[in-house]
Amino acid sequence: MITDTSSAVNAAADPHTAGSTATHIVRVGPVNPHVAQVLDEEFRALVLPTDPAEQSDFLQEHAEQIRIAVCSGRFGVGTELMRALPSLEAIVNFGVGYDATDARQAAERGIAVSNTPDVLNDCVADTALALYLDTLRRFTASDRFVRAGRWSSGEGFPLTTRASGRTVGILGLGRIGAAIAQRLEALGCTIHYHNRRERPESGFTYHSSVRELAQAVDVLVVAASGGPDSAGLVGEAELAALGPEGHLVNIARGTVVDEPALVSALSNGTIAGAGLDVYAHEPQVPETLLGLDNVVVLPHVGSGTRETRADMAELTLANLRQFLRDGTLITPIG
Ligand code: 8YV
Repeated sequence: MITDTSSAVNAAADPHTAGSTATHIVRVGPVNPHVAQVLDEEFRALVLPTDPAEQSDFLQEHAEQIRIAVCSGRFGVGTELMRALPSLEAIVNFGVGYDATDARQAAERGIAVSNTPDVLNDCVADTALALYLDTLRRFTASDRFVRAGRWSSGEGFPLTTRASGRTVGILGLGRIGAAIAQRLEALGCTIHYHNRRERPESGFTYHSSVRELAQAVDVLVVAASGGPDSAGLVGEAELAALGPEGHLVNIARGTVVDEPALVSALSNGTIAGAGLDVYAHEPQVPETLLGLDNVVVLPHVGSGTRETRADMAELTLANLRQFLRDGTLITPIG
């Protein structure tokens, strides 16, 4: 859909734009409904068409004027789109992860990028804890067992694995990783980690490689940011190191784990089980995983509560407003 140009120019009374070309904002992909509504009603933002031919016409007409893009962690401003926007000054991203945006090009061109850190730490960490418990104790599998009438017909559910007091490895000890560690400590777990930089202040045991970390723990929890630097950090060798009693939880990005290697490891018993909220090609989940009972599959719901999404929406709009006011962002990416 191409937005009518007559409604696409933002109020020129804005102090940041007064006296210069009026600000053009474009929304890239679907975003949170409240953010989309405010973009439309308050900012008269343009909407980037998804159809390639329409997108090309749209860019021909508007590319020169667009200064701000608002996107989500899923549909960011990728390499080609960013190249096609010569006047872009800021990318306002709904979500803490911005791996769908070409952050390198943005840095090279001095384009400011914001995300929504912190406000989602608790909900994402809660999701990791739920996956951790479900993967080891197989609660959703046992729910399926009851619903299928197997309990009432006299069958007993197989014994599972103790979740308390385990040694757990956190891959990526950032804000979300730390919130996960805090929850696991309440279960009496011992925390090990691998992170780009060592964090001695955490008091947890550091490993200098993912393979060493996987070797040392019962469960590996992936909490590292996505993007080119972390792609495939957990591969065949790391899964083999985790071992046949080992479990994997991923609430970060599907790309951090080599997905075909994970599917094989779960199918052939290289590892015992996995709890996944994220996948390499969302919303596609590898067909093989759907047929395995040792995997819990969630539809990327980590931050998906009304409260947290409202906080993320507020922070997204606050970043946009501040950029329009003084050219700075509240939560620029680090
Ligand atoms: C959201 C997320 O589902 O913040 C992130 O990076 O993965 C989730 O909180 C996603 O950003 C929505 O686009």
